[in-house]
Amino acid sequence: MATEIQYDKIKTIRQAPLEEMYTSGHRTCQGCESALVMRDFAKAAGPRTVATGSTGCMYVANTSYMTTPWIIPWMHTQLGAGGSSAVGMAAGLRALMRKGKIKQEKINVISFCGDIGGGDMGLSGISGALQTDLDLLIILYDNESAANTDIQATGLTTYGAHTTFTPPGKVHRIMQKRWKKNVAGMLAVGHPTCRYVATACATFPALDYMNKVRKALEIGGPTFIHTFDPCPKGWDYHPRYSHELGELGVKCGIFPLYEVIEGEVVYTYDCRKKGRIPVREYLMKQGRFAHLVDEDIAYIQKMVDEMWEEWEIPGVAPLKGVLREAKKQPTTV
Ligand SMILES: Cc1ncc(C[n+]2csc(CCOP(=O)(O)OP(=O)(O)O)c2C)c(N)n1
Ligand code: SF4
Ligand SMILES: [Mg+2]
Repeated sequence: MATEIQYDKIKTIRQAPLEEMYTSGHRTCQGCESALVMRDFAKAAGPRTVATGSTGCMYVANTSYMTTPWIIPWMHTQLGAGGSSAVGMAAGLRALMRKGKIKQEKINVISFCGDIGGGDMGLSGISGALQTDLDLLIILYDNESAANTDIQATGLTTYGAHTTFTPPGKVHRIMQKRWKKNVAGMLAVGHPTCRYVATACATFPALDYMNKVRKALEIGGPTFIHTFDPCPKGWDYHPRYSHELGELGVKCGIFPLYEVIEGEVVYTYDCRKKGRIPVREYLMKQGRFAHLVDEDIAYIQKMVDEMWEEWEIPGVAPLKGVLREAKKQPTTV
């Protein structure tokens, strides 16, 4: 039985805090879901929160020309330093409280990083942070590209996507040949000190992401959330479809939603029970996949089918079972 966590759950939209901790004053694109990931974590966490964020759209577009949307204290950190800056902040607050320099109280430490910042460059720092006993939450906001520097492919970009590093051409239609790195799964499986790992989408299911933030903060200790963020500029679609694309991505199973608490996996949207829509419905709404032909879509569908039907723990661990007993080696005299 999954452990029941007691926390201040937002049950209906009317219960969501009205107070904004991330407000106007930013210059993210219209329909930017990563901006919603910022707004909602700050809203869910409330005013006794400090944030640190690594370089990327959520730094540059949020703080251009002496403007800022942050109401809570926020600090910029280097591109790969999401984990280490969270450790520094949490350890610093703990030391100040221990020495009586500030009063003892719960102050949330939240660090956010993009898919290059956290999923590629800063992965070792996050791994280190998840091996501490500090209260910190790391949010990896994943728009599947280095968006801020003009949409380069990252280790988390979907197979086949057109990015400025992977333009389709006459010789090679598919330039992005890597399958998406499974960051949340690898962190959950490899970090026994990490108290909570979740994946989320800011808009689907409604309120789910904010509640996962609250749950992580309530559990305390090092925690990690990986969000799935449609990006109108990088994914090439009209900004009005951001919500729809997030929902389609979850419903086709390409981005599984789950939580891992004390070694137990709970699916937020269980594709095994609810069924999956074809990945084509998600892919073909985005310009970055316009060059794909039927065989490419069939390949992506096959990989997603395999994840849900053959992995021991779908979405989390790509293991397909236990090895057969090794054959006895002939002994040589
Ligand atoms: C060490 C280092 N290398 C390269 C850069 C240039 N740079 C700034 S933002 C960025 C892309 C970050 O991508 P991601 O972490 O996915 O965040 P996003 O821009 O997508 O929000 C890069 C490569 C940098 N700031 N620091
Ligand atoms: S490029 Fe994408 S992630 Fe960056 S501000 Fe625009 S919509 Fe948001
Ligand atoms: Mg990115």
